[in-house]
Amino acid sequence: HTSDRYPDLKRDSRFAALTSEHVAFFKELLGETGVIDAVTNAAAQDDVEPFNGDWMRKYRGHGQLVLRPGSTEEVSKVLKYCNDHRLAVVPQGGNTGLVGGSVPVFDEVVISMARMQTIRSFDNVSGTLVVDAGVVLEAADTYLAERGYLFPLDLGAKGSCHIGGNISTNAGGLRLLRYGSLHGTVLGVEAVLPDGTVVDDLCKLRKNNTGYDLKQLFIGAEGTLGIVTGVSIACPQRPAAVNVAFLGLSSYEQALRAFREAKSQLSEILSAFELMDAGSQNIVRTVRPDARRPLDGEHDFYCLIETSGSNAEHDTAKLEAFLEDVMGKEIVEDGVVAQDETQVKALWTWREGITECLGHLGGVYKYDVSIPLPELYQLVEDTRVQLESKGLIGDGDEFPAAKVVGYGHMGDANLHLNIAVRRYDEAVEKALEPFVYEWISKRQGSISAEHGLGLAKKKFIGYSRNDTLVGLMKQIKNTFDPNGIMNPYKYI
Ligand code: FAD
Ligand code: 2HG
Ligand code: ZN
Repeated sequence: HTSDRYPDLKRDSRFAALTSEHVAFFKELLGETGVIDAVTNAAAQDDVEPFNGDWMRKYRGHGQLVLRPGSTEEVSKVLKYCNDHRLAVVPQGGNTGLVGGSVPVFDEVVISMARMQTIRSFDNVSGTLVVDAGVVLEAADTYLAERGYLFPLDLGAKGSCHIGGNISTNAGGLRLLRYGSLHGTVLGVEAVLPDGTVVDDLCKLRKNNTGYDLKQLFIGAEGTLGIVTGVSIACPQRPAAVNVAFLGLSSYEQALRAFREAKSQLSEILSAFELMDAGSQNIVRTVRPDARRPLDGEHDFYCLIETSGSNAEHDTAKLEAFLEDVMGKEIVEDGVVAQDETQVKALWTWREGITECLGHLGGVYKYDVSIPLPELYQLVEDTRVQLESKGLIGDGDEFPAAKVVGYGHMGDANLHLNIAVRRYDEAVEKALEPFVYEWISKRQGSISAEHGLGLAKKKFIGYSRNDTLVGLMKQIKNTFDPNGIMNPYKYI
């Protein structure tokens, strides 16, 4: 049958429908606590529903069975059974993904990694951490903090997302500028293929050039090749001093100049450079009226700069000198430096809180894109004009779209274009797609910088990857998953 929500998609008839016999096998294997079963017990559908809907409440599937394996061996037995019986599956971590990749489309079996939460080992000389895939990012970072180390990835969803989910989306986050991408920091991956084979590449070495680096394929695979069950990762020393400055600027051009100055003046201690436009900050103000604003005046753009170093006095002096310099040169209109850890956290909430606050208007169309820096913000302005020209955006309830805002990881040339809408509307979607993707493709940008493709961008991979590359991806997919049971209907 065709999905009611996604009329272009049809359930793949190669996949079997779940039966009580399948469920009995899983209960025998995982025990009652390892299975949430609405196949044989309709009353359990309410318990399954949270696994069917995504964080944005935009995508919803029709899954009836959630499996919660507690070990790599159980994942292996579950997948082998699913593969032998042609049962399609969707791996799920913290379910915070923003492209609809972590929930079923039809009746795929959800394999939740939430029970695999063991920190397996930590070497306090090299900083190598080995964890189960289901460890929550914040829990890993807290564990590391107690030992003087830091997880080299940080993002707004840290309280819920799993490290396995971070690896599977190749999440970028707030400090990629400093600590680099997971493709560099991940040292090893343990994963299970659909036929049950355990791929043990849980290397703990920084250097290992022995043949193809196959673990890289799982980083960003979005659950289409196998299930990541374990990860080893190189963690840096936790910086003794973290400082944050919040700047108000009059234009995007001035933000570019400020970034240039930050790189040259703060160089080795610069750990984040984030951009926010006035629209994104106004939304946070509206949703959180009691939060103390970092700056009193109104500015068209704001930047958050973070430094991380080993000497608080030195770093503070550097950041304050930087602020004085850019204000003297009239690059920055106003700025403030956090005076203590509470203020550091408070300033970050004005950046990290945008995603959650945006959702309060109704719905959001999200475009997570990379664009060469000189033109990065132009996309926001051109998108606004595009919606205005079609009469789809305005202040009254009669307009489906309310706001077009842009913010993101300017230090990595990664823009988050968000269109907050009062309701999801086909006319808005048609005005945005493929408009946004064509705009990016013309500038050799990427249509997916850090969130992945999932279901949201399934049709648009061709705007950033040519036919040869997509062809090779399909061959890899067929080698790992010849029956196509891993996260079907999504990007490949
Ligand atoms: P899920 O959402 O559960 O899954 C994501 C994908 O990975 C799905 O395709 C799923 O099938 C697959 N998957 C999950 N676990 C496994 C596994 N063990 N093996 C195989 N496949 C698996 N992203 C950024 O890059 N940078 C940010 O700054 C950022 N900030 C965010 C802020 C907020 C408030 C939110 C809600 C999201 C943000 N994200 C960000 C999106 C980001 O993709 C996720 O937060 C995170 O990486 C996903 O982890 P998860 O455990 O929730 O994965
Ligand atoms: C961020 O950087 C996340 O805050 C989410 O990647 C971006 O909501 C978004 O578009
Ligand atoms: Zn981001």
